[in-house]
Amino acid sequence: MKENYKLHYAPDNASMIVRIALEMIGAPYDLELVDRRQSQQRSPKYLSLNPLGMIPALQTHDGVLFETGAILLWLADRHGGVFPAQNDVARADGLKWLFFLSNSLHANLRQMFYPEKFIAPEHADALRSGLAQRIRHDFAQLECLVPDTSCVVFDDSAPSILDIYVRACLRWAQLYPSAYSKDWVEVQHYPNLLILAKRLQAHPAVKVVQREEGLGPTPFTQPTYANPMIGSAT
Ligand SMILES: N[C@@H](CCC(=O)N[C@@H](CS)C(=O)NCC(=O)O)C(=O)O
Repeated sequence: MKENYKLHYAPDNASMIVRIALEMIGAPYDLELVDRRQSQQRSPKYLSLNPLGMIPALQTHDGVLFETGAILLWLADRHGGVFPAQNDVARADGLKWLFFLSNSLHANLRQMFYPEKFIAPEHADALRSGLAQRIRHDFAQLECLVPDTSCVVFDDSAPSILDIYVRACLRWAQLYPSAYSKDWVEVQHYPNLLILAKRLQAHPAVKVVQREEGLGPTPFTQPTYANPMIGSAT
C-alpha cells in the first residue's frame, strides 16, 4: 500500500490552500507542523525538502513538491474534479488564471506582507502603497470573471483549486499586514468574490481546516486572526 501524502504546514499559511484541496479531493494525508515561532522553515531539515524555505511542501510518492500553484495542479491532475482535465476546453482558462494567482496576486501579497525581504526598511511604505494598488487591480480582474458563466473554473457548484486560492488571498488581504489599515484592500468592491467566498466557507472541506487551524467562523468573508490549537500563523 502506498503511503499517505505528508503536508508540511503552518496554520493559516499557504499550506491551508493545499489542505483544503486535499480535503476536497478526499486524499489521505498526514501533517507535519513547520513551527514558525522557531523559524523552522529555514531549518536544514526543512530546506532539504523546500530549498526556498517557504511553506508549504508536500511529500508525495513522486517526490517533494513545493510552490502552492504547482502542488494544486499536480493534485488536481492526479485526483480530478477540482480543475479542468487535459481534454477539457476550460483548461486553457483555468491555467491562465492559476498562473495569474501564483505569479501576480500571491506574489504581490507576499511583498506586501514581507517588504523587508525585498527592500530597505525606509522604502517599505512606498513599496506597500504601490503594491496595494496592484493587488486591488488583481482582485478587480478576478471580480469581473465571476459573473461570466462560461468561465466554469470559478463555479461554486463544484469549487476548483482556483476558488480556494482566491478566497485564501482575500482572507489574508483583510488581515495583513497586521500593523496596517485593515481596509486597504477595499473588499466592498468585490461583491461577486464575497458571495462565492460565503458559499465556499460553508463547504465541508473548508469546515475541517477552519476548525483544525482555528480560522474563525467566517474565514473568508470576515476573517479574524487564526487561533490554532497547534502551531502559529506567523
Ligand atoms: N511562492 C510560494 C509562497 C509561499 C509563502 O509565501 N509562504 C509563506 C507562508 S504563507 C512563508 O513560507 N513565509 C515564511 C518565510 O517566507 O520565511 C508558494 O506559492 O508556495
